[in-house]
Amino acid sequence: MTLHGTDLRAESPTVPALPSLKNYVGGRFVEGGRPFEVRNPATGEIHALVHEADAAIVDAAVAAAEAALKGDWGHMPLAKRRHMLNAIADGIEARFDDFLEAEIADTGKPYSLAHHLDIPRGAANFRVFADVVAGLATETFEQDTPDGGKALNYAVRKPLGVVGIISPWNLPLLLMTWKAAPAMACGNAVVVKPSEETPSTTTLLGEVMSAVGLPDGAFNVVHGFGPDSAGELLTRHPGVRAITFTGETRTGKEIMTAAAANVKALSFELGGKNAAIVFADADLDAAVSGLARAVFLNTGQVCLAPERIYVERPVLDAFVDGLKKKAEALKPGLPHDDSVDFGPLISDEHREKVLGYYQLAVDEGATVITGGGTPTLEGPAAGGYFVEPTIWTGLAHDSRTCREEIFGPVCAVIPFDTEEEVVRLANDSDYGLASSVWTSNLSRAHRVGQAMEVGISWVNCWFLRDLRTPFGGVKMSGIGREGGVHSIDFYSEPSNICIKL
Ligand code: NAD
Ligand code: 6OD
Repeated sequence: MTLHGTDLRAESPTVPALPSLKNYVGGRFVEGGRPFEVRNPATGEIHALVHEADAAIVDAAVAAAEAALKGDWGHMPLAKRRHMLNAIADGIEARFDDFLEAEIADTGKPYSLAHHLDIPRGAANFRVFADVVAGLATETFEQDTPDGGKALNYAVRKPLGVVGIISPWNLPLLLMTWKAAPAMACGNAVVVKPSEETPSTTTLLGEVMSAVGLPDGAFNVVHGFGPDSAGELLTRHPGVRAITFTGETRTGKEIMTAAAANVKALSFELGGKNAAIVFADADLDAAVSGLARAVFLNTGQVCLAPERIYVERPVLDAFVDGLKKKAEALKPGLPHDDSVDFGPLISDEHREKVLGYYQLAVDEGATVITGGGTPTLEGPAAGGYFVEPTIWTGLAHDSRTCREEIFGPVCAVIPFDTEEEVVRLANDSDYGLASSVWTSNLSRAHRVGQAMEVGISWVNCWFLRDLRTPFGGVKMSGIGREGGVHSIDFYSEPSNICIKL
């Protein structure tokens, strides 16, 4: 793997060389203030050092983005911009293994997962939005005027300007490019602040941008943390016209407050406490397999993962037995071990949080069906941030464990007796991101699927994505929709032209 930058530890002959990740501003990699460390969660070892962006670097990134909008990037014809987006996708694919290793080092996730999901979606996001932005319709209205004449109105889409992108650590390249690609497709210039836990693939994308000849300043990266660091500097910056954010609901509230000063446009993809529903008429094997994947994929660190599973009473025991077998078959360990299909949590801090919920569930009266602790691993993985996949029964629907987002490989299984009851229970949440309903009754599939108070309601599946569909949450799970033309609606503004004929 090659990552741009110098070795910050090169002066010490006793300390092994580490890649250092710089900020990418105006097409150049620039150093920042005091470097911070990034650990590989599978081993707990430091694998990179990162240059934190200070206010001067964030200012320079915004200025570079503004200059790009006035320069080559802002004047680039749509066909060439679309060609550029496809070239970026080609560039990611050409360095597939570098992206793969960078993502694995930051997240510790199994090789196969990053290989099949994270990196291909990073490239696909650019291809899809290169297509979506082609041939968009605009509105026209002919109107009668008071003097008996006519006027013609038509709207043109314009970019917002400089867009700040603040992204999380769970699917780093996937979720960052899910916003960068449509923002750039609409002609905006972007300043990205990746999670401090997972800065590597975003930095690498800077190298791809240079390699494909993207005009300087159209894509910028600033590294750092949230409060009092690059994240907050970006949200408060008067030159940034919009913030698109994926992360915790609590952080979304802070960003909303900071962004209010300049009335920035906001798009928020936030937390969830998603429900799955298994009716007795469902294909039970499919429901067990589908929901085992939903609960444990990426060690449960997927915003769409169900942490509450409501099961109709006649199939409760069979479902719990099946899910338990799936959980106990998962093998934790190092990413490059082919037999491993279960990675670590992102950090020691996050593991403490998840283990805190493991204890809380017991305090709230849970029966632990499986898991509830940390696995014993040997070798380098012994230093990793692993927890056991965990299933609970016996928790009350209104317990804290069943109301708060845990973001780990866990679920509470709760019985129900009627459709009306389960719809009420599933919707009784502060959040409303996604749901997954399992039934073989076609009418019920539509009825219950539509009754879910969420942005994305899956039936007999989970995390099946068509990137043209609206994506986002209701209630505390987010503001706005992205995906297909919905992304275009956020990342561009219609401007009406009225011509008196
Ligand atoms: P987080 O909110 O802690 O951090 C996300 C990003 O925000 C990071 O880059 C962080 O540095 C930055 N940040 C933190 N405080 C900030 C501040 N005050 N101002 C500006 N930036 C700030 O989230 P996380 O822990 O990285 O990710 C996990 C969370 O993300 C979970 O809650 C999960 O549900 C949510 N998530 C939601 C979706 C979705 O599509 N709805 C997708 C993925 C993750
Ligand atoms: O698939 C996507 O586009 C998307 N936004 C997924 C979100 C996953 C949350 O962790």
